[in-house]
This record gives sequence, C-alpha cells and structure tokens, in this order.
Amino acid sequence: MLIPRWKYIGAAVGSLFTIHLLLSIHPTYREHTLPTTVLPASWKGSVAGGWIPGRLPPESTVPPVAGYEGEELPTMEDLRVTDTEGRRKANAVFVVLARNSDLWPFLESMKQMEDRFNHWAKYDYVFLNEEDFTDEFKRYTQALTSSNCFYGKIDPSHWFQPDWIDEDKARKARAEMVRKKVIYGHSVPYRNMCRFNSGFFFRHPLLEKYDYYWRIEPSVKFFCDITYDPFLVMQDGDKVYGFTLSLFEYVETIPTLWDTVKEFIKENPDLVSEDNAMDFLSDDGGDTYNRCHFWSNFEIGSLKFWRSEPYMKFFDHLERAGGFYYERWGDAPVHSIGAALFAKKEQIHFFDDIGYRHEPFQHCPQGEAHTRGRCWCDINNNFDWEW
Ligand SMILES: Nc1nc2c(ncn2[C@@H]2O[C@H](COP(=O)(O)OP(=O)(O)OP(=O)(O)O)[C@@H](O)[C@H]2O)c(=O)[nH]1
Ligand SMILES: [Mg+2]
Repeated sequence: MLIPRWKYIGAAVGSLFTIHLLLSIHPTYREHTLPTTVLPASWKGSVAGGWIPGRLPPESTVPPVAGYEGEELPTMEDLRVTDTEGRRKANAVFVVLARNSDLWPFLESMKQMEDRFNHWAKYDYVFLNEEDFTDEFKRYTQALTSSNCFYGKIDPSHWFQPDWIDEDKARKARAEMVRKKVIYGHSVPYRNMCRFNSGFFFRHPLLEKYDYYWRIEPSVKFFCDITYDPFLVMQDGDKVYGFTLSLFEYVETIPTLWDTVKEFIKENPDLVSEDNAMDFLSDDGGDTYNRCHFWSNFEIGSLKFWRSEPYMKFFDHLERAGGFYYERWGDAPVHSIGAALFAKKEQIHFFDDIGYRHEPFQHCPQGEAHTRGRCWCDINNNFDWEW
C-alpha cells in the first residue's frame, strides 16, 4: 500500500506529464522543450548560419525540385544534420566579372547570395577584372563570406578589341547605334565585356579546376531561400545551362548574328546536337531567329560545356565575323544559341523556384514555390509571361 504522501506526489507528476503532453501539440512549445535543446549547438547539426532544426519544414512537405528526377538531391534532413565538410558538393564556383567601382553594388548582390544560399552551401568566389582589384575591393568582398575569394586579372588579349578589327568600320557602327539610341551602342568596354563573357571567361586560369559556375552581377536581388544545391541539380541531372529569365534581344544589336550562325551550322552540321532546342530560337525551323534568349546576368552553367569543341569552334566562327565590335552582339544571345544548338534540350534547366531580379525585370516564383522559398517578391511582378 502507498504511503499517502507518495500518492500525492505521484498524482502531481502524472498531472504535470499530462499537461506537458497536451501543450506539446503546440509547435512552439514543442520546439522549446525538445530534449535536443539542451545539447551543445555543434551536436544539434544546425546548418551554419543558425537554422533551427525544429523550424525547418518536414521533408515530406518539400516537393521535389522541378525537372529533377535524381535521388541524390540533398534532403532537408541531410542539410540539417551535416556541416559543410560532410555535405556532398559540386565542383563549382561563383563567377563575378566586375570593375573596382562595382564594389558597393556588388556587395548588395553578394550579401543576398550569402544569406539566401551560400552561408550553408559554402562555394568559393572567383572575381575577374581587366585591371587589378584594389585592396578595398578584396577586403570588403572577402569579409562578406566564410568561403574563399580569388581575384584574377584578365589577359589583355581576352578583353580588349583585337588589332585586326577595322576601327573605322567599328566606329561608324557605334555612331549609327548612338543615332538609333541603342542601349550601350556607344560603348567599347561594353562590347569587350560581351565578347569576354561569350568566349573567354571560362578559359581563365582561376576557373580551370571547376566544372560549374554561377554568374552574379552587381545590384541584383535573390528573393527566396535556396534550400537545395542548384549546382548538384546541374551535375546530377547532366544539365549544362540554367536560367530564370528569358526575353527578346534588341534587333539593332545583332543584324547579322543569325546569318553567321546559319553559316556555322551549314559548315558543321555534325556539331549540332540531335535533340537540340532550335524551337526555342526559331519559329520557322531555323530560317530566322526569333530573338529569344536567356538573360545571362543570371546563369548557372557548365564550364566544360563552353570549353567543349562545338562551342569553342562556334565562338571562333563568331569572333572571326567581327560582330562583337561591328555590331554589338551580347553574350546572352550568343550563350543561348550555343546552349540551344550544342546541348540537348533537356540539358537546359529553368530554375523556376529561384526568385531573381536584375533591373528592370524579375522572376518571382508562384504559388507553393513562393511559400516554400519564403520569397519576398511581389507575385504579381513576374516576367515569365510578359512580352
Ligand atoms: N571588369 C569589368 N567588368 C565590367 C565592365 N563592364 C561591365 N562589367 C561587368 O560585367 C557585367 C555586366 O555588365 P553590366 O554593366 O551589368 O551590363 P548589363 O547587365 O547588360 O547592363 P545593366 O543594365 O547596366 O546592368 C557586370 O558584372 C559588370 O560588373 C568593364 O568594363 N570591366
Ligand atoms: Mg547588369
């Protein structure tokens, strides 16, 4: 028989336990009373940057990434319980082409990339410039990330207008574009930038050891938390080019680009992929270019693809035609045409759930993807179906 005093203690403990069970129905209460809350932070496996395990949506509520059927995508559980050292990573890097004067606008982009993705993904950065980066540029960029930043100078032959370009002809073309009010029509540095991005960035020695890159520009916005690794989507899905926005090119900047492309196709039919995305580029089976292109200020791509024979030969052909200086061929149509012709169409990936803005357009994920990414963009401001 129980001594009466023990009877009361037992009843009190029982009541407290029942109340605790009832209160545990509430997630906030549950989160703060989990036994793991007394463990040291390093044991809890929270992802660097302080994600609280209890706050992450359960894995079952995270739908698979659109277009990605592989089984190797890291689950929320993987992200929760492993630190960077233990996480499977792609051989990838952020690539930033910038002037020293781009420092502060670039930090805006970089801070968002770190907060949305790289604080846990921990990919390195490669910065490229035709001049030496200043100590100030290096100090403030490196300070924003715990990953490594590498700073490279561009070989002058990869940047400046080549000697064999007829400067008289190029000057006249620029003057004509100024008359037609074509954006950046006057600018030689802009043309250097387009040519470099089209055919040279992936040959820079600092990028040699990497397979994938993500291009970031100054003053862009990343609206949503990126809770999976887009580089692994590229690698595991054998993708070569990823985009978030596509639009039409200004026709005045590319009057002879498509004829030059058609010449190349005619001379090198075997280099064109059988299952290509010509239908994205042309509405009449390749006769004319419909001016569609992926907006290359956002790109997640394969460096190996740009370095492969078909694209290198293609770029050489465009380079010899001189259109980077006699017209104002942009790296966006050049990359888009390259990806569409020399890759299979399923190797081009739409990162639908990455909210992104480069003035004046933005891609804002819709519906469930907006909630899942905790996006802050206005769902009504979405360029997908405009133009
Ligand atoms: N080092 C270097 N980088 C440049 C130069 N011109 C442009 N860039 C970089 O190349 C990228 C594209 O240039 P932008 O000026 O942003 O071109 P855009 O996106 O077509 O035009 P905006 O609407 O002005 O953004 C950015 O990352 C720039 O920082 C240049 O002369 N030197
Ligand atoms: Mg830009």
